[in-house]
Amino acid sequence: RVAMSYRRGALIVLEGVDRAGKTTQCKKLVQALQESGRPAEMMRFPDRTTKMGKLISAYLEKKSNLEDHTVHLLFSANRWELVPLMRQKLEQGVTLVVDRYAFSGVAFTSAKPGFSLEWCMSPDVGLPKPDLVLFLQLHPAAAEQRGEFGAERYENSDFQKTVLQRFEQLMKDPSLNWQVIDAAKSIEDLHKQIKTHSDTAITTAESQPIGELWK
Ligand code: ADP
Ligand code: FDM
Repeated sequence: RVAMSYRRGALIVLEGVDRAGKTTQCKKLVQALQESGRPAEMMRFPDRTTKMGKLISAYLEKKSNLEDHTVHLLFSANRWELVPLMRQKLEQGVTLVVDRYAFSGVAFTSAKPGFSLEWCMSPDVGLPKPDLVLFLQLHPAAAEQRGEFGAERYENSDFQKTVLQRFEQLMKDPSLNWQVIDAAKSIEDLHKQIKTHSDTAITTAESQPIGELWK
């Protein structure tokens, strides 16, 4: 147990509005870490490949309708089902770079009428706590210039503006290592900044146990 928690990998999460560049940066970060000799793997939530992920995917594609509380709990269950694998990887020394996590879960559901931040957070309490949460901050007008919204659920600008407000509330939590990045910069500039934050987080995480989110 002691030997395993020593030199564990770091849990690094990228969050941000639609088209901020999360997927682009996750891929570049994993590649750069691997090239510098650090084991690293990418994950994304929702993970649409599991049984629960398939239900979520059909909902996002508007092929099915689900009750709002139900779908919130499915997104959370989709994280919990991957926790044993995440812990195993982290303890083996693999750094996990994750495209969206519980923060998206809370921000999106609490943007719907009648959902408090607290209710939305509760099913994710106790998940592996990220060592670093990078928030790619991009003005909605700048995001629009990167392409049209797709046809999936939640892809409209009024809803996304409320989502951004909920993210801003979550970022006030000082128990998490939030780093806000100006996502209007070039892909290379962003990557350098993200790599620097990640190297620091990886070094810090090596000598610390995996934390519990919102606990
Ligand atoms: P997200 O995963 O946050 O939705 P993506 O990484 O898929 O964002 O990027 C969305 C679009 O914006 C893609 O077409 C991508 O090539 C482009 N893009 C990503 N990063 C930048 C950047 N820094 N500057 C300009 N365009 C970008
Ligand atoms: N989303 C994502 C949620 O509503 N809850 C969650 O817990 C998570 C992880 O699903 F609209 C939303 C956010 C986004 C959609 O889209 C997933 P991408 O393009 O696969 O990231």
